[in-house]
Amino acid sequence: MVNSRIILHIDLDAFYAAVEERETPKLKGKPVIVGADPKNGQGRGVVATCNYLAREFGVRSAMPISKAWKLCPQGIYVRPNFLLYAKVSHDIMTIIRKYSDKFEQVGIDEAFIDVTDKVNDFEDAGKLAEKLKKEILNKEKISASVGIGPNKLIAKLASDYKKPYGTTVVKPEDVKRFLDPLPARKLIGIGPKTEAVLKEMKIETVSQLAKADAKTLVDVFGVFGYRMHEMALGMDESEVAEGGEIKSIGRETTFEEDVDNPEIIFDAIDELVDEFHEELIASNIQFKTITIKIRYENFETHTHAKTFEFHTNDKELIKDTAKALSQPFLNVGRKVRLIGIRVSVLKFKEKQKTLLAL
Ligand code: DCP
Ligand code: MG
Repeated sequence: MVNSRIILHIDLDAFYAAVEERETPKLKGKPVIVGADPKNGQGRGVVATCNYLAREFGVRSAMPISKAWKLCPQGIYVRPNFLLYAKVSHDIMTIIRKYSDKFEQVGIDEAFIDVTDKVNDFEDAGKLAEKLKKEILNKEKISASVGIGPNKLIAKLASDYKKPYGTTVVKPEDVKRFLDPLPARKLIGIGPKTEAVLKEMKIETVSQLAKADAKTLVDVFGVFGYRMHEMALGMDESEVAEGGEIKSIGRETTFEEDVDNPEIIFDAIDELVDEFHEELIASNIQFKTITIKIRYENFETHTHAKTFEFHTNDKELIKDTAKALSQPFLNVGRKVRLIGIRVSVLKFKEKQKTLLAL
């Protein structure tokens, strides 16, 4: 027995693109880009994801689709089919859940399981991970990568370490060696803005962050500074939420150019809602709360929410509420960089066979 928790983080490889390849075998061996219509290089949307062949050309998630087109004109460009991805995700999560009832799904293609009580040691957990990956590949034809660590933080970083189809085991005694060379931005919550501030403080790697003075970090970043320091030391006590389900569903988009025209923002809201509403229907989810997020050009970010008395999945209601919630933040003399919409306080209804058979 080991004196540590053993947590697995499973993350599917190039998920949307992998589903598209599975459905359309002639895509195999070609660079596949899932996202907005490239319109011969004139398209305005972004890349959702792309397969590993397309990544060799430099294409990445969230990149403008017009840039992807320049980098990889020979790629196959596919519009996303969220309904299908939600179904495949559900089927794969059902497989993962069999390996431990301490299960927490954290995104459409990722989940944690706590297997402390299921295995003898980390080697054993590595074998379990191989078995799980094979089962997902055989049954669902989708490749997954797995990270194993003494907590969720390390497990998540480890699943990203060797992709695709990798298994990375980080034992407690190896945590420091694993973390130290990683760029600080790999840690949850450290985005481009925080990364830039850290860089000014001469902090680029996790090791440098670990050595930084926690008090100074708190002075600069508030309470998150303390969390950042803890993460750099590999500390994370958070539990794998038993029987955990997705707690919210949403989408956000960064405009290619900052906008001040409310009509463009409202159009973006319509588009975002159309996208994730498919996921709500596919998973038979209803919600009570709608939250909008607006980020201005200077990165100042606001959220604003409304909670209903009842559960619903009404698409027009989401659109109207999101627009009403955004209204006070528009026309205030600042351009908007990002808009996001999220629904939460979810209720999961029994799945209908007809939907599952899609
Ligand atoms: N996604 C998206 N827009 C982004 C990032 C992701 O629409 N900016 C979607 C498409 C991805 C899915 O979410 O397939 C899962 O996201 P991941 O970050 O896990 O990316 P992938 O699974 O595509 O690739 P990887 O193999 O790196 O995990
Ligand atoms: Mg993934």
